Amino acid sequence: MNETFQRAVSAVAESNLLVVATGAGMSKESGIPTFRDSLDGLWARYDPQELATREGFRHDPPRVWGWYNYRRKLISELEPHGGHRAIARLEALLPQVVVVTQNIDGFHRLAGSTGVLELHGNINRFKCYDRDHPVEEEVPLACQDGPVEPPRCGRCGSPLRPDVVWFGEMLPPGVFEQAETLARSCDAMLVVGTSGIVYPAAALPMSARSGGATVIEVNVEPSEVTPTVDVFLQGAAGEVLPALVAAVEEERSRAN
Ligand code: BV8
Repeated sequence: MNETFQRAVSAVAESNLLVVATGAGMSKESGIPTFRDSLDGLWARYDPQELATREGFRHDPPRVWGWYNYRRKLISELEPHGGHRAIARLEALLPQVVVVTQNIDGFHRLAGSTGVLELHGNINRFKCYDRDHPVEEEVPLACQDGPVEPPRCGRCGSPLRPDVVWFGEMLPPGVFEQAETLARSCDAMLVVGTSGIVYPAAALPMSARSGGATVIEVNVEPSEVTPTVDVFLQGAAGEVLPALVAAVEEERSRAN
């Protein structure tokens, strides 16, 4: 086992509080394109800077609702991979594990993680555009692709929207503050599959470092975060995480 990997294993195995901060790269091996994929990536095909905004929705509700419907349909046909399950496994091995994700696919919970903070919301939760009225009933997937007229709020008639955080919107009250407190007080942070471009999520690894944590990044290539981490494990989340968690399990069973 090389020294870099061993350093990561020891930091995770000895942690009392581990924070796992994940981005779109975490779900890439499940088949969900990241925002930076050049070919079929969401960022390339539909500029989220334009569509994932209040202005974008107001300008063309069917186009934005149709984009989320396309993404929801894709996610509904896919599932978490071994990397998600490895992170969930850590909860049985360590005193406290919290996942702080930028992803809206719900895959960490689906894989069995129970301590999950969704910084940017969830694509399968809805509210109305004008008053943020929550939507209790099921919102069926529209079968057609392309623009789709959004359903209306049962209480005020406003168009529905996904309960996600759009660019220019504040994160849900308290969620980022909670994530920031966890980052500052954790012993180790795993940063997985994020380019480290979108704020305030991108500030969390620095918060962890300033709180004295060992920060470990798992990514197929260096990111904006890499210069600030203690350990960079180059590789795919679906390969590196299962190997890392197996080594952590081995180290903890030897220690007990
Ligand atoms: C905010 C939900 C306060 C929706 C998302 C002007 C006005 C207002 C704000 C701003 C502004 N200018 C800048 C800002 C701040 C802005 C921001 O950061 N912009 C960026 C573009 C500079 N942030 C905001 O607006 C935030 N709110 O600041 O509120 C405020 C409010 C008003 C006025 C002032 C301030 C809200 C941001 C949240 C936006 N919503 N998602 C939806 O999904 O539709 S963001 C979305 O994009 C994701 O959630 C994620 O956060 C981001 C994509 O980043 P990543 O997840 O990192 O993915 P990416 O594709 O970039 O990278 C993938 C990585 O994985 C790569 O490194 C790759 O190498 C790696 N990888 C690939 N395969 C694998 C892998 N790694 C491991 N294994 C693999 N197999």
